[in-house]
Amino acid sequence: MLGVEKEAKQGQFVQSYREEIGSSLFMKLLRKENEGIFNEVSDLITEYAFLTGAHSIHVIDGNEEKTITDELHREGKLIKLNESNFPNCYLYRSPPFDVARSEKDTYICTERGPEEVGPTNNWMNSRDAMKIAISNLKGSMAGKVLYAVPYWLGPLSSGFGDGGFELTDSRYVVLNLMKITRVGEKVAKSIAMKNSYVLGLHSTARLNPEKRFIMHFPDENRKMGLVVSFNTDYGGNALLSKKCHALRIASFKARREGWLAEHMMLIEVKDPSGKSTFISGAFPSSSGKTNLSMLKPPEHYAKEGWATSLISDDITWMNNVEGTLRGINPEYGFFGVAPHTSMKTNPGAMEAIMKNTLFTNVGIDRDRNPFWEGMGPVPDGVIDWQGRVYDGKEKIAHPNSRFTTPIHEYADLSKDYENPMGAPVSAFLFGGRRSDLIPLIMEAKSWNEGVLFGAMQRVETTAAAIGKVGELRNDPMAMRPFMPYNMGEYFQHYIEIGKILKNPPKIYNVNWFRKDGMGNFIWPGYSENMRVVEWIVKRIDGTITSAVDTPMGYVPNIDDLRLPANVERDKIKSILEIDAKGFLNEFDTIEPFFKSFGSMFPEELWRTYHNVRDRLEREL
Ligand code: SAT
Ligand code: MN
Repeated sequence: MLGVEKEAKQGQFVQSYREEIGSSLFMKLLRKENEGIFNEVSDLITEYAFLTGAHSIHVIDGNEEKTITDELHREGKLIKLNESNFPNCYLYRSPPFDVARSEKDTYICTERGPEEVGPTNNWMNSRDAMKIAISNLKGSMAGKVLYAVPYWLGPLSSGFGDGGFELTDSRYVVLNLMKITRVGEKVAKSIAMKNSYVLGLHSTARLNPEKRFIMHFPDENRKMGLVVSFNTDYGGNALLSKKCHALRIASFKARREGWLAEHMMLIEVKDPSGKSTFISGAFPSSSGKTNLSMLKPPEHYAKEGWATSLISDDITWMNNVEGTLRGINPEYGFFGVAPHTSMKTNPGAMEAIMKNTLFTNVGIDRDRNPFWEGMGPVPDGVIDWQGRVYDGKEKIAHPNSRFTTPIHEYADLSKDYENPMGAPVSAFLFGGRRSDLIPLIMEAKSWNEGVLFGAMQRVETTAAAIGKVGELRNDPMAMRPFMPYNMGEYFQHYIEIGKILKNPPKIYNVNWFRKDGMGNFIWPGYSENMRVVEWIVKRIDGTITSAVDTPMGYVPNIDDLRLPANVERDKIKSILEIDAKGFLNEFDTIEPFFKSFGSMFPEELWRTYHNVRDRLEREL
């Protein structure tokens, strides 16, 4: 694959590489279950080790977390946090120039041409890309151990799951993967049964931001996909199972195979009768997806018998099973944004991250408890994310600082979290940060009008990616950074999915972020979002049949929303209204974006666009 197979077979370390690979429990199991995959993977690891000049190879069996953590701690690369308050928790500080996903360095590499990936992606010819990769990777691991991490995305043995191998020199990456995916021996059978896997090649190289690349090769590795990433060691750039595999490579497969790989949370909501409704929601990174997935009903709701539990906080894969979409969480842990996570905004997360958590780029107080903005009063002598005594001027925690926490630390996991068939999804929410125009909630009148809601998402950018924060940009279905092929074809794929479903989810647009003239949020958000969720559940089960019919969609009769005590009814009324003129402007603004996909933009979606637009015009 890397063009060095022949030399790799004769290289000086090859014999010992082979022995190291063969000694792994995972590899022994894989060999027993599927000799073909065993041979192929052994060759690939050897080839990569040869190319990078790695000193030795370690295939992760699944029991290495403590050894690697202790090693990094001894070397001063991990700081142990207060053991009484935060048992088995550590802090890692990344270089200040490597703190977020880097979209400008992210490429889709194919043989055909840029049209294939459309105007929202960077494209590179796959042969040119491979040359750049090889010249950067060559010798980049001299004197280092190459770790091969076998991982499985989804419940073990689920027919909807997918396997992968990430080969990396970063022990920080290994520790993260061990928390956010299922790894090691226990995944051998699943990978063997699937008889395929995605390959991720990562190298920290020199961490040179000028030569940072995150390259996706959807046509490589028996068309299962290859990802190559180097000169970075942070988040979505380096944890290749996450955005690179579970969203980008998976999206190619999902289109081919007729399913959806979405940047969505998935939550189970139980009503007082005990009936469950599963609701998924797409929101851009750092826009409250994790908070919503961990939504706790306010006290009086809990008393009535409402309960919530989590399936997914970030990514949901959905397959059509007899006309119903069923969702699984491909991941096994959280890589969540720390700042503004607090007992008020997300008590469930606060409890989960108090054990077995790896923090990155947060601050610490004198007692080595983690600290970030939004937690409360700043303790004296707090140390910022770069290890300096806090000077009151800059941030204590980096705005994209993170917690990496195993999923089972979260108390309210849905019993369907491990269901190999997934859970039946009844609603999609689309949303993002929008201080104006977009109402608190509106319900699409049809699947295709819901697809239009998703396609029209324009939201404010956040610190999850390098670049300016707070700028409005088009982010359809919160997938702009993760949609690896032409976005127009993605819209078509969505429309086709709607056609094959007998029970398509209802689609909603939500916006918790409307501001008043003083710049204050109008809706209290967080656990109060339960009130909106209740309306959605009742729309789905038919308890609430009447709603306000607007040109954009249905919005709640204000009396059907149980309002929190501390809000002004008139203000809430104002965020349930549809501003036809404002929406017409929005349609004008979005049109060039849609046109940028040329003939790839679905005819059917243009028709939907014009229908809704006509309804708005008639309203004026
Ligand atoms: O890609 S990351 O996981 O680093 C950040 C995000 O987009 O959620
Ligand atoms: Mn995300």
